[in-house]
This record gives sequence, C-alpha cells and structure tokens, in this order.
Amino acid sequence: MTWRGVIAEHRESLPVTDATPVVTLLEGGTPLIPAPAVSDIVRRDVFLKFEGMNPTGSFKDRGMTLAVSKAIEEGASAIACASTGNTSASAAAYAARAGIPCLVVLPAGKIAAGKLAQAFAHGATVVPIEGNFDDALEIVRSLASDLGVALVNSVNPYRIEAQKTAAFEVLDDLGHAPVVHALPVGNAGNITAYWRGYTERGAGPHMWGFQAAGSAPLVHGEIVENPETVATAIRIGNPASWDAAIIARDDSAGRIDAVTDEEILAAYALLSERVGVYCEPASAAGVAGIIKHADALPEGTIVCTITGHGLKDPDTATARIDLPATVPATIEAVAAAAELG
Ligand code: AN7
Repeated sequence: MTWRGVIAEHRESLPVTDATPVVTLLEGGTPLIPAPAVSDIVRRDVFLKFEGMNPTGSFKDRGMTLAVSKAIEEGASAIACASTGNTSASAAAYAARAGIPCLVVLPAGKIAAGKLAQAFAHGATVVPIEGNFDDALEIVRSLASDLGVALVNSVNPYRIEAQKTAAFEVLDDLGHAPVVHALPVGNAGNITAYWRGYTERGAGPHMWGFQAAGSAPLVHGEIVENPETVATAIRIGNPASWDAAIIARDDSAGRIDAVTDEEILAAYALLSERVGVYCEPASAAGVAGIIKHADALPEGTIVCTITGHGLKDPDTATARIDLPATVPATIEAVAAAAELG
C-alpha cells in the first residue's frame, strides 16, 4: 500500500472538500512498535505509537497538514504560531511546502537545538522572546488576528481534528482498543485529539496523561506561572486545551498525573537503551507514567504515544554522556580505548 498522508487516508472523517488544496508531506501512518522491555516492567503488553516517524519528527505534522491546507483554502497568505519547538518546526515545513511565510514566536533559550534548526532550515521568521511559551501564545494570538494571519497552534480547531487520526491508526493496527492510552501532556491538544478519535470510533480506553512535575497545572488545578522541566516540549503552565483535557480524563475514567524529570529521563533511557526507540525527553512521559502507576493498570493492551524523535534534542543526550578522550588513529590505541583485551 502506498501511504497518501493523513487527509487522503482519513478524508471521510475530516472537514475537507474537493476544493481544499491539500498540503501534505505524507505524514501519519506511523508504526505501532512493541516494547518488550517496558512490558516486562509493567506486566502488560505495551506498544509505542512512534510519532517521531512523522516527516518533521513529531506528531505535530498530523494536525499541521490540515491547519495549513485550510488556511490556504480560506485565503491566508501567511501562518504564525507560538511554540516550545515542535509546532514551529512543523509549521515552518508545511509553510515552505505551501509557499507561504511562517512566523514563529519562541521562549528564548528553551527550544531544543534540532527544532530551532528546523525552523530556520524551512525559512521561518523566528522571534525569540524574554518569556515562556504561555507569553508567546498570548502575543501571537493577538498578532495573528491583527495581521489577518492564520494561527496554527492547537487552538486552531483543524489541528486537533486531524491529530485524532492517530487514534484511528492505533485501532486499525491493534484490531481493538487499548485498555489504557498514555501520553505526555503540555497544551493538552493531543490527549483531546486522541479521545475524540477513539470516541468517534466507539472505543473507550482510559486516557492517562502525564505532565512534568515542574509544569503540571492540570494536576494542581491552577496555572503554573514559571513552569520548569528538562522536557522543554511540555514546559507549559497554562494549557490551551485545559477544559477538553479534563473532559477526556473524566469521560474515559482516566488520570492526569505528574512525573518528575528523573522519572522522565529514566524512561527516556529505558526506551533508547532497551527498546531501541530514541525519543526526546517529553515523549517519554507516558512511559514514565505507566511505570509509576503500573500497579493501577487494568488487564489488557497498553499504548503509549512517543510524540517526538530523539534527534530533536541532541543537547539533552550529549549532556548525559562523558565524551571519551580522542586517541591516536591506530588499531592498538582503539583496541586499548575500547578495552578489547
Ligand atoms: C514532543 O511545539 O506545545 O499536550 O509548541 O512537542 O498536545 O501540547 C509541543 C508539545 C508532547 C505535548 N510531546 O502535546 C509546541 C508544543 C512533544 C511535544 C507535547 C509536545 P500537547
């Protein structure tokens, strides 16, 4: 089968017509990978929906194809977003594909290097601010409406609408619903989207969302003014889809809890070292969450969304290793350094 991208594959479930100019990079169709090393720990069958396999390396592409297609259909001449990194990388790529300008407003110094590189590579106009994601979103919301530019953050309804297709793929690949679907939560667009996708298909897994402990407004029930976490993708103190996330949690009899940076990094290391799946730190929050709550997992299949690729954030990875000293270019020196007897 030739994969045709999220809009063509799921056209009947999305708000498109023959008049919609489809802007696609053939996103979606990502693998559902068994994770035996995680299964051993939680004593359930665990699968990873590896969204890092999307064209720009994160789940954002799923919603971006529809947001940008509809923006073009509705006559927008440019798009804009605030971002912790992945939305900006995706928006920049789809804007490049559509041939329109893209403005991204980012919290200075808090964007993983790979994501920043992508925004520049795709020719976006990048404005770093002395503030966090929540400040950036407030600014860009107001600017976009003043300038008549399409806002492609997840407050754009087309984003969540198309992101729901990930749930369809999980159902199609498994042949049934998972009993628990776990994933990281930042702005809470993705947990909202999965829940919509599952309910549209009559499926009802428990939705388990996990925030970083230093950025856990949904857990505390109040805005976090100065969110902090190593998982910069989910360094968000005032989620845009707050109410929808609470509905997803409650209607699915699910849970939204916090995991510490240590728990996130332990799951991140487990995934790369023992599963062979390399993700960015935020993406490991769902796996950290099911490990933390293993005793509460019902019987059945568990799916965790791995939201972004490990190559997004090389600095977090390299900060955790002691780069070995350089040795002479001889067989003896390399054998000695590798301790090969
Ligand atoms: C890897 O790019 O908010 O709960 O501006 O990049 O739907 O927000 C990214 C979020 C999880 C959280 N994992 O998803 C942005 C942005 C990764 C992410 C999330 C993000 P939502």
